[in-house]
Amino acid sequence: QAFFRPITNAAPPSPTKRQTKISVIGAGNVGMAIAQTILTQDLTDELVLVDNKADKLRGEMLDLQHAAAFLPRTKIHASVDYAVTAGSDLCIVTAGARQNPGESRLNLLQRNLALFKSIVPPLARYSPQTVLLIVSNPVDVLTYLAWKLSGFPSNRVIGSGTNLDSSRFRFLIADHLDVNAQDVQAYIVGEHGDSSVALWSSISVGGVPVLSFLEKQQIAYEKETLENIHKAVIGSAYEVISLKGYTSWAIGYSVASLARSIIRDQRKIHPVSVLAKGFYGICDEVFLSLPAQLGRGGVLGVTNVHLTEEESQRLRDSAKTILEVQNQLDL
Ligand code: 6V0
Repeated sequence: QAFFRPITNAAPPSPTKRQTKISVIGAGNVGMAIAQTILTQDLTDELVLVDNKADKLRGEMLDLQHAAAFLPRTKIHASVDYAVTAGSDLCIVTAGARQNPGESRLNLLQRNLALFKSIVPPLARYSPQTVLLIVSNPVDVLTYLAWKLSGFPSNRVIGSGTNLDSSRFRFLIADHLDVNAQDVQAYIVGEHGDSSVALWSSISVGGVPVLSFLEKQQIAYEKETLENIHKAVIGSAYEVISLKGYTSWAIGYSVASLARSIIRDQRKIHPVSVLAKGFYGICDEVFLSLPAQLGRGGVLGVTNVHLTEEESQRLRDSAKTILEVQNQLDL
């Protein structure tokens, strides 16, 4: 006997809502932090995990499934076979090789290229309409590779880029001014890494442009203090890694915020890695972070932020740094 007796003479069921599906590739520290934030924030009907370590993968899947009594209802699957990702609306790639002691960044990148060749084509084949969101590092170059390997239009290939750096930036400014980080509008653009660019000229708190406010009030502000805040942002990943071995919670929340904007068509603006050719005087095919509007189709557009001459120059230098690495790769 069935547990529930079906209702008879009821109206026919309403057409079922299309189910959403998110796949996370790489069930390591970062992939699992993203997966658990997506679950607690009720962002999808189906969540899929893929990793090449079958036992760890099954362990992670079971551990999340055992929280079902405390979470919104979400189907959780996991497999080493990419067929499980079929029909995904969003595929988030966090798989990455770890740097071996003494290994150069370029060698690591070459190994990650080989890894991406085994990940991106099957994702694209099983979910030809998906949006690809790349998190693995170096994120800008790997997003470019994912674009090339998928054959997707560039609006459906995004790197998590400086979304996390910008959140760290907002936290540090908020801390400095003793305000809420959610009231701080501030962007870091360019490379996710050492050549990132802080857009000081467009920082505002509660709608008040910070630099021009300080100048008008003739409040002396130390350029050095500002530069130190940016330096702290650049150093913060290194600091967390040296203390706990990896970063996970902030990148988890940061990527979940991107997933929400894409899956729920929020049309929010995030600094993420997009094909930058044609914007702000950048002429090369590089991916780097610009304030981009995200929705169901992926990248909907790039905001035309006013940059000072110095900021534009730094952005073009950042593009050059990425291009140099890209040009050394054996595609
Ligand atoms: P991790 O804990 O080593 O996890 C990596 C996972 O990838 C492991 O579970 C591996 O088994 C898996 N993996 C390796 N090869 C494959 C493969 N061929 N197919 C499927 N899975 C595979 O690393 P962690 O989770 O800490 O970091 C993952 C990546 O995210 C690294 O490249 C980091 O540098 C990068 N980050 C990017 C950030 C950003 O802001 N863009 C922030 C933090 C980390």
